[in-house]
Amino acid sequence: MAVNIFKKFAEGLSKTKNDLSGKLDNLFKIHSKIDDELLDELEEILITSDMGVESTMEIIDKLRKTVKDEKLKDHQSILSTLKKHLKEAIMAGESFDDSTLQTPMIILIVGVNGVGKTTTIGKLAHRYQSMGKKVLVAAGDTFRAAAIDQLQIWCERAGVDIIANKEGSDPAAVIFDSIQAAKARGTDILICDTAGRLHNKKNLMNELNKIFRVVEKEYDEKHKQVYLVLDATTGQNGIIQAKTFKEVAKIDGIILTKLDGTAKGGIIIPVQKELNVPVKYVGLGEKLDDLQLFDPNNFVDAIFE
Ligand SMILES: Nc1nc2c(ncn2[C@@H]2O[C@H](COP(=O)(O)OP(=O)(O)O)[C@@H](O)[C@H]2O)c(=O)[nH]1
Ligand SMILES: [Mg+2]
Repeated sequence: MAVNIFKKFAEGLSKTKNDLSGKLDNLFKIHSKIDDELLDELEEILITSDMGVESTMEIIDKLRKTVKDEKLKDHQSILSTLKKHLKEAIMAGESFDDSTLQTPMIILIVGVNGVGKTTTIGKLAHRYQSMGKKVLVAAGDTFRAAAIDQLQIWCERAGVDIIANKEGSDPAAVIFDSIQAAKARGTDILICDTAGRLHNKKNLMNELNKIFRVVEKEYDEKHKQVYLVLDATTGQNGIIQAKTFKEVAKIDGIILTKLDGTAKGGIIIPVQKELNVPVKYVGLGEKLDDLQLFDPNNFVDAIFE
């Protein structure tokens, strides 16, 4: 199992890994000595993989100190120390294990259009179902008929039930109906899709608040999670989106999708650090089982394999 999960990370992050290892090989070829110049260039490499200026500077400062204190002399020990510091930097958040999720649980999936919400719901439904949970999905994105159809297809794939109404119907009403159905059926986990139209903050706030009010009547804090989906390929832009969502809702976790589609997987570090919200899951491809619990060890090992 553990080997399998690492393999998923390694495959999903291969673009980032290839990019980094090419640059590191080059760096170590040019700078055989461990000196300030090498560390400066290493800093630049990490920044270009989207690890964020602030985070990278902290990590490199730490590395510089370790190089001095422990008199590191070779490339291999630089690399292993860097990995250690990176893991520590990411570990700062608590580790998350969804096998202990409180049930009944409602999970609201929010995020702008195209980031991968619907796809992620299919993957999450499959994941929880495989863990033996009874799952129900709510088609809360009612703005386009295609969105409902797409969710329906994912639910068929995952083998879970879906509650949907027609295009244009009130999202909060769909969520209300889904909650009633979940209670009647003894559902463990109800996962709700939402529309991601981010025309303006006020609009978003109104729509989400209507849904939150319905949810809050039935579920307390312990039985409710709001996950924000961010597309890793959008880099810094994703962080800006997240800040807007944070202003209108309490976000419990981030799901970072499409890591397989970018060479800049380092974005996960500023995402956690700047938003101060833990990354709970990562999307590593388009198949049902391409969603993994975020694991800092696997992540760092996979990008510096
Ligand atoms: N490569 C890759 N593509 C993804 C991933 N997650 C979602 N996608 C793709 O992103 C596109 C938008 O996804 P969708 O779920 O419709 O986004 P939504 O508008 O937020 O609901 C689709 O083509 C998905 O197949 C992922 O982890 N990796
Ligand atoms: Mg969608």
